[in-house]
Amino acid sequence: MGANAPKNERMTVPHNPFFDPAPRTHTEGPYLREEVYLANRNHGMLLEMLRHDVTPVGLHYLLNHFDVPYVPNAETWRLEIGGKVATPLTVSLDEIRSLPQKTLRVTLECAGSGRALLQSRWPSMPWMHTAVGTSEWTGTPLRNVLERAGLAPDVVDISFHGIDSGFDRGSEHEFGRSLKPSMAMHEDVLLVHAMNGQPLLPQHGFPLRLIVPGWYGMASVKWLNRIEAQTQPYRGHQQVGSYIYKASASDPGVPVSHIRVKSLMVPPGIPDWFTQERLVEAGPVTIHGRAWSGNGVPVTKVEVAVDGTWAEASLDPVAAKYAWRGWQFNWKAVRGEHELACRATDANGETQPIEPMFDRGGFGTNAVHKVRVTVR
Ligand SMILES: Nc1nc2c(c(=O)[nH]1)N[C@H]1C(S)=C(S)[C@@H](COP(=O)(O)O)O[C@H]1N2
Ligand SMILES: [Mo]
Repeated sequence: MGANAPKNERMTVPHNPFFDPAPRTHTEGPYLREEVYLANRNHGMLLEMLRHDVTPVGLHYLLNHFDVPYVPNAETWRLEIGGKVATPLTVSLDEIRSLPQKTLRVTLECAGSGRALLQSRWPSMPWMHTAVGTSEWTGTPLRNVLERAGLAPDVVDISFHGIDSGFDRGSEHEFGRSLKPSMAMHEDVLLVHAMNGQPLLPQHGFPLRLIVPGWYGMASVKWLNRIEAQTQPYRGHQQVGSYIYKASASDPGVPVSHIRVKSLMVPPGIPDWFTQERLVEAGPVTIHGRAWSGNGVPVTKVEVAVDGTWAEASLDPVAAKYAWRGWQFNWKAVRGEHELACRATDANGETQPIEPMFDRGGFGTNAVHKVRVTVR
């Protein structure tokens, strides 16, 4: 081995990701091979599937940091509830199913959705706009088991742990996240065993996951097998080493939590295979889309711009507190090349920026969705 080995062989890579991790730096231009590999393991939702109120299982976006664990059946699965509780518990799936059940329609979105739109981007999963989906999630409110365990009064954080583990920037960890007790006790935070009425698929957390409605997806821990009541703030890698909004490396940052207001459209017409640009016939065209915001805040307005001129779209009724809202816009397409864009505003008056705002990790990018269209 030696002098003639190609530059990218493992032997000649100066950094070993487990013991001597290379610091990642922002990048521009073509995707790195690592980003392409991540984009092949994870996937977004096909934009044309925005027509569905509820995303068919399998078309929901997917984001896994590590390997999908092999869980052959649900019968032997146990959820441990420990830490500072009156009664530590071990709960089976049957017990969770025998507690009061609740089904919520929830739009889930990855905090990294839109990262690839940034001019200088953090090398990670290179999402365009599509890390989003809406499902009917069934399970029992988490507080039903927390109340049974009895949280001690000095608990400040409740951590949730999946069985998947790996490394990130030299730090070995299982995927874990935490919530403050007040959030964990919220009636809509669920221990979920079913997605659209079927048991969870392996990649979506079979047999048990958390769903935190209104928050970006990182809070909704999959393959959940342990809950710990903590008397100190939880410092797991996914809690404090990632998912922080930061303007610069020295910025202490703000933890990522609720979903920011956003809208997407079904690209009209038919695509060019390679560029995915659109061809539309001249005449009336109805553009369909969805809009959503976080924390159960309703969307109050959607606008569509044709070549930069904004006009209001019509909104469907609110379908469910945490689910996206449908909208339509009638466009009289005239021959030529056009740029369509859509923008939502929520009840708090929050709206989407026209251009993406820089964030170090590429989190919370909610810039307007733009689609190039040729009309013939
Ligand atoms: N155990 C575990 N839970 C996890 C993750 C993970 O990698 N491991 N990814 C999180 C992230 S970042 C997101 S966006 C959602 C994605 O959920 P989905 O793949 O079911 O769409 O799961 C979250 N829960
Ligand atoms: Mo995510």
